[in-house]
Amino acid sequence: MPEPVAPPTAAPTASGTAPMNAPRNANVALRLAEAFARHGVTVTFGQSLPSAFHLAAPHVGIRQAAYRQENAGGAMADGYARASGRVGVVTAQNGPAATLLVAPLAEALKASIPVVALVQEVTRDATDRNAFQELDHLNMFAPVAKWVRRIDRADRLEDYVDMAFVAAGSGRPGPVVLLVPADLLVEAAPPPSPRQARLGVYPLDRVAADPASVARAAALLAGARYPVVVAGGGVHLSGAAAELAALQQDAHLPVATTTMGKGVADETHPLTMGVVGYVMARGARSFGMRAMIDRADVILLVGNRTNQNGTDSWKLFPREARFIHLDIDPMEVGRNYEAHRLVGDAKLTLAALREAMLAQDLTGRAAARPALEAEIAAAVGAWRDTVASIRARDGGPVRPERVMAELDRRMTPDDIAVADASYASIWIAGGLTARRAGQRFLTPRGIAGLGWGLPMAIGAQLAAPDSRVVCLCGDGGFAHSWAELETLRRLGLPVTVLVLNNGILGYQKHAEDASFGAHTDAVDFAEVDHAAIARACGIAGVRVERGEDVGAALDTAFASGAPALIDIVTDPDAKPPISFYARHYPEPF
Ligand SMILES: Cc1ncc(C[n+]2csc(CCOP(=O)(O)OP(=O)(O)O)c2C)c(N)n1
Ligand SMILES: [Mg+2]
Repeated sequence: MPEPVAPPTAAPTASGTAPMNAPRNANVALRLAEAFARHGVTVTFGQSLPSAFHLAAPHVGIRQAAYRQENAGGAMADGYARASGRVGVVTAQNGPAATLLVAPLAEALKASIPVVALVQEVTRDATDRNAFQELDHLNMFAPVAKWVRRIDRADRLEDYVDMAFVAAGSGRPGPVVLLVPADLLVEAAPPPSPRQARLGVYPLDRVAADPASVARAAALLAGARYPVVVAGGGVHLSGAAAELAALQQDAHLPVATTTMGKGVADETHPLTMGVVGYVMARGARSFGMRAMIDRADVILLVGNRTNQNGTDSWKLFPREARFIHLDIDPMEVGRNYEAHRLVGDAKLTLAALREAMLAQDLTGRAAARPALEAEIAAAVGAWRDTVASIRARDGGPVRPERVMAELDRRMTPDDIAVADASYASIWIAGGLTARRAGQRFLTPRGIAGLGWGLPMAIGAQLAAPDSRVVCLCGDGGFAHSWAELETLRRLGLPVTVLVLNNGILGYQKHAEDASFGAHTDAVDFAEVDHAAIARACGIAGVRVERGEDVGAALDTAFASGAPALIDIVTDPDAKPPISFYARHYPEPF
């Protein structure tokens, strides 16, 4: 269908058509790019639009990492933000491109990830006239963003850009949307702004909880017989892993995490329990630690939104337990468990809580420590025995547990593991070891959408060029983002992609079988050669069909310093230790 308007590089202005020329004739787009640069933005995830912005941006040191599809572009900005501690930026055209940002912004909203989405609007003179690809973006983005505004005046540009970065990175971080009419961008530039603040980092403002409340929490914890800490992804967002580690160590507290919180505690520390929640059936590292939670009398929740998976459908914690809940978002504190309230930044407040704990009598805690460490060590030892034969299984089809064992053996504390939704998130949560407090394991647990893995890994690798990034995807989820293999190659990022090719929508099939005793005919795929897809994009691709070949394939990929894909033919009956499955499938799964 012919397009009824001029192509975007010659965006019509309110007064007619005027091809933009960003660098020579300073325009609003250049001022916009300057404002982004002031906030420390050096890369945006885009696909040319808004063209005036992307043509101007390189002149102020901002490069465009071009995505193939907007869903993925949003996930790249999300992965970049998670791995960098900076606000991620994604850009898109109005209309169909903008609609495709809804899903990644929804993930960022639920996972509290700061992202600025810069979205082009139709020209102001065409608004509400059924302009080509015109949509009500303000209403479309409202439920998936913290803040949405359209910039209508050049002289307010920097006010709005600064508000956008403040909204994204302050309080509970999240995605925001800035809508910019195409014609505004090519207007003559307003005078440079006197604004100088750099607002592109998060958390932007750190505020500690009320000291009196902290002191009361310390007394509660010190007086508890069986305290447990359950830390969520908010601890990563706050950069509070070191403060949590100090509290754990000095107050002798056992620390568990949610899936999004994985890595906030060092899992080689004798008081770290690992990931708890809906993945605690036999075969899980934390299976033998259920008693520690069952008997808990005081539970400290930190950066933890007490969601369904993190609480095993709100059945995990004992009814009689008392809760202390620390979060930056007052609405999360006490949402599901009435709690002693600590509203504030995790880093500052955990440091204050440790100080307050040191003022308490901790002899009881110190005395309890050896038994706690022994209990955790015994549970981990029992887990190793349970899964030893699966994690070492040769032949094919390959067990995902073998893949995790081979990968874990090669992981260093600075490596970043990224997973797609579905089983991949659970395999990395349970099968890899966090080797330092603060190590990153990125999982799309906001809305757990398929297809986030590869683009989040691309964003993470751009954010952390010196870290090794490994991406684990199921074959169903990977199909949502095959196209970005070309992006991976074009950007020259040495991400290693592992596809667990079980030929099915595994979680879907197994959950349907467990719930209904039957599954629909959507769950089985025709055979796909993912290694060939990679090679078609110029990426080294190999297929692995036997457990004993996984390690060598990983070594080759890691040594290459280039993007690589390993298509691993995995056992379609392999299931991670989801508690819900325990009643339906023989354990371990
Ligand atoms: C965008 C999206 N569509 C559908 C789902 C529902 N869903 C959850 S897990 C799953 C199966 C995924 O299969 P695959 O990626 O192959 O991983 P496996 O479970 O087989 O390891 C589906 C369809 C989802 N989470 N996100
Ligand atoms: Mg699959």
